Amino acid sequence: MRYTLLIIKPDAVERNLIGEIIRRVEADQFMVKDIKRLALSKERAQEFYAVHVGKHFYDDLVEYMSSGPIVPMALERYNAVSALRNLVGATKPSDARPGTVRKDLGVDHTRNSVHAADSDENAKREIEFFFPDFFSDNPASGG
Ligand code: 3AN
Repeated sequence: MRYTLLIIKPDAVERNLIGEIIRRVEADQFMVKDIKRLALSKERAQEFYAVHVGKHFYDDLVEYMSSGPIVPMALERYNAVSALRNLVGATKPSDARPGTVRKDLGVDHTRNSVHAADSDENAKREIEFFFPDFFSDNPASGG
């Protein structure tokens, strides 16, 4: 699939890094197809991270993701999911490669500045979570 979902998390929004993150994304040949700024309720954050229910970090993650505004965006590029995961870097900023978003901008394992979808299936689900009309306005197929 040529679409994926990126979220600029509360720590990065708070530090005025929206533009810096979008600059990196556009420099890596992604097109921003849809974008908004919003605050997630605790219930919506629980729904978004339903796959992590029961993990030791789940409650902190939900609390954090509903603690301030976030900026989700739908991105288009060839091989979108894997290209964005490479740009974003490892979950824990201290493990991420130099030059990745999380290494350069992340604070810690929870406040790691961005979320990137990890599979085509999740990218589709996550894009629809924030942008319900996205796939009726944009074709879903293609690399
Ligand atoms: P990624 O965002 O790299 O796909 P996931 O999906 O395994 O990572 O985890 C979702 C989010 O949960 C991460 N972005 C991170 O903020 C948080 N997280 C994951 N593992 C931990 C952990 N061991 N301690 C604290 N937060 C974590």
